[in-house]
Amino acid sequence: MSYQVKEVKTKPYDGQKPGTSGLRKRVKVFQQEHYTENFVQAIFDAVDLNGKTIVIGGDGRFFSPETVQTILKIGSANGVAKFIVGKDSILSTPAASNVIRKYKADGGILLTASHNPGGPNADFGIKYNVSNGGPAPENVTNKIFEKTKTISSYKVIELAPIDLSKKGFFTYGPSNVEIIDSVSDYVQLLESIFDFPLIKNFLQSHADSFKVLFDGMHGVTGPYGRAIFIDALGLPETSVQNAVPLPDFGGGHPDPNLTYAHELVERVERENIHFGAASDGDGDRNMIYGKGAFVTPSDSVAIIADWAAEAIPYFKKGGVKGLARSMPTSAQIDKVAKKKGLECAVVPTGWKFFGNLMDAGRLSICGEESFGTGSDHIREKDGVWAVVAWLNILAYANQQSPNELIGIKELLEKHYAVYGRSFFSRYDYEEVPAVGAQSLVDAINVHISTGSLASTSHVSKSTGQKFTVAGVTNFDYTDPIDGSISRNQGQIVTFDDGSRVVFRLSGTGSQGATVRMYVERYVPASAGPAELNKDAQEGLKGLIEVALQLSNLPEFLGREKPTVIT
Ligand code: VG1
Ligand code: CO
Repeated sequence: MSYQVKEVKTKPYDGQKPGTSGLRKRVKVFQQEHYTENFVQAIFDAVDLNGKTIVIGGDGRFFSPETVQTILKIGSANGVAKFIVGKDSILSTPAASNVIRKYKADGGILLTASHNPGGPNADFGIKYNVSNGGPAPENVTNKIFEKTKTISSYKVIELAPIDLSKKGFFTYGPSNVEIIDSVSDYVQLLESIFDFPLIKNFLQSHADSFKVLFDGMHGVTGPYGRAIFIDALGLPETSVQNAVPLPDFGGGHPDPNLTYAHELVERVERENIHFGAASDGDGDRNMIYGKGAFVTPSDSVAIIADWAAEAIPYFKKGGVKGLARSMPTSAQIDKVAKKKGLECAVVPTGWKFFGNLMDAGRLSICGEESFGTGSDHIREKDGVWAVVAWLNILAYANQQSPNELIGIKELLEKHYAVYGRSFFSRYDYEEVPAVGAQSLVDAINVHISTGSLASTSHVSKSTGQKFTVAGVTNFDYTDPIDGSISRNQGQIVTFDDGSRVVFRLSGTGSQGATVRMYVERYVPASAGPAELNKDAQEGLKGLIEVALQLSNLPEFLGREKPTVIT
């Protein structure tokens, strides 16, 4: 049977450049005539998917169901042989990565703007992933962007929409469509990685002394969390909250940090919960928070790397091949790598930069300071994986030391006592005027080219600490596998005591500019517990003051205070 392929005339839209993780804009922007169609067609123009299989999933945010139908229309007209679609258009980002790999698909289109708010007046996003299950590398996203600039028409086959709420096999014109359960493949994957019996046993024998609370933040992970924490690990119903995915995330900001996950933080403190965790809209981020103990993502990945080969079956069997972090992430994991004799790569911000190292068998565990932690089990960061990794490690640590209860706080303190501690914090200045942000970047570039900051000393008024600048550089990266070069990935000011401050423009915002300032100060184990176990903001106070002073950030951005501190 032949189907009529219709060619629809269109004109290019400006600014369809994928950022750190896909194209993210306001829903209203995507709803403009031909806007979404243009970008989808540009994907098919940039990547030949004729006769191929692609996965479609996402976090279920507002405008997702419509966009799935758009992809079916345009994809079938461009020759896609098979679409594998998550039921109700839902597949968390890590689950989609797994489905692409497991079903040997050729790529995937993920409908998400991750931790950005959703709803008719908030954000939508489209991201293309390649056949290894990871985000498309820059050469692919650049090609898609080039196609959006010259597009003059797109192809469609117009048929009745597919009912996304029914699992099974269907056809859409010449293409096959399989609608799959969103959760089960992912649960099987985690069961093959972690020691579920050990965790279950620990949780059951400590039902009163070790309470758990998982917060889905009305993002995509609710059903995944339920299947794992309640069905598989036997925790009570009360151990998950906000577990129903909503198209607008209940009006909240589905970003698991101390600011936006305050509901979790408050309950953990009020109800003496030992283990709290949350994940973001699309399920690739995580926060670990126990009573009185917040785990920075930089520490989290270091601790997982430290225990993995001993405690987690996947790594016990396959070994830990290498570690990595994004550049702004603290060097805590570097200390673990050094002790274990492992390579620790430092890549630009964005998960796509880890993929090549994983495919080459050089990387097992990695993380970003932005609440992203993961491993080579898939090619995306994985929020629920990180939460279960922590439970697995805690269950194991307690099995090893049956006479004390090791919680999050104890595990952190033990870690600092061995490796010392890199105090770390990030200041975000969201939606500032783009001109101010650019002036800040330009001013630091002047310091880089003239060396005008080098060797200057800066004293913090409140703590009296003195910081002397060792150097200022721009971070450029050459991929060790394919040799591709990514320039200007952040400006780094280092001090002669090893502290550093990084300035970087966000690539995921949908409006104005967002400036991030990352601060890090290392304290060796010999400093002793009083120094090591301080509150992070206290440990960093002097450095933060100096960073703001020497960069003139508040003047450039017209902001006294950051929007979010993590
Ligand atoms: C931010 C984070 C980065 C992360 C990216 C996508 O990017 O800093 O580490 O990889 O979001 O995360 P940027 O360019 O805004 O700093 V997700 O959970 O939004 O897919
Ligand atoms: Co995300």
